[in-house]
Amino acid sequence: MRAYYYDNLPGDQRLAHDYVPSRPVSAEKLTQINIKFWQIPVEGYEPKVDAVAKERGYKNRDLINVTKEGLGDIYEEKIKSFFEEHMHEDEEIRYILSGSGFFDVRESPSDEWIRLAVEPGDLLVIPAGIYHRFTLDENNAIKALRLFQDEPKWIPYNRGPETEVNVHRIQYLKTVGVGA
Ligand code: KMT
Ligand code: NI
Repeated sequence: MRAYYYDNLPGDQRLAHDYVPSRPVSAEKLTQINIKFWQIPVEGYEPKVDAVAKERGYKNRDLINVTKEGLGDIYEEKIKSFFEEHMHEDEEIRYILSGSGFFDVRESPSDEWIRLAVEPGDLLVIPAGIYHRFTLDENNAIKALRLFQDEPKWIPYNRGPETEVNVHRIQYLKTVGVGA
């Protein structure tokens, strides 16, 4: 998984949007904003992903195939909503099985976007309360396991006045040492 600051230039969301020269983001920085990630080779991944899931209490999972064929009628709508800046009240956990894509996460307090270029074998935990979004890249395909602690509870709350006072948002900011 490569991590770098998003350049904020207008243009296709599926392009890399890497500054020239690139501004890489260190693993320490990701830890600071409470992004967790592991690399587990896809070949023979099951027992290893199971172990992480057990250790962290992820009891359920399903498979998402983000392609035109995989999503059918709701493809355009989904692509759009994945890329709206939002937060959840639970962790968003993804293990990439094939394809690639970009998760953008907001650094606080700078409010800069950090782009995470994910590839097969990446297991990523996006904490509750962090603002983020997702897009396919130019390969237009990603297949991922979605893991969750209990029932799927991944309502996206788009960023706005209400999310600013959401308890999970406030708790997140406390965890990363921002705000009260
Ligand atoms: C999400 O919640 O943004 C997604 O599930 C995106 C696809 S998972 C690679
Ligand atoms: Ni999300």
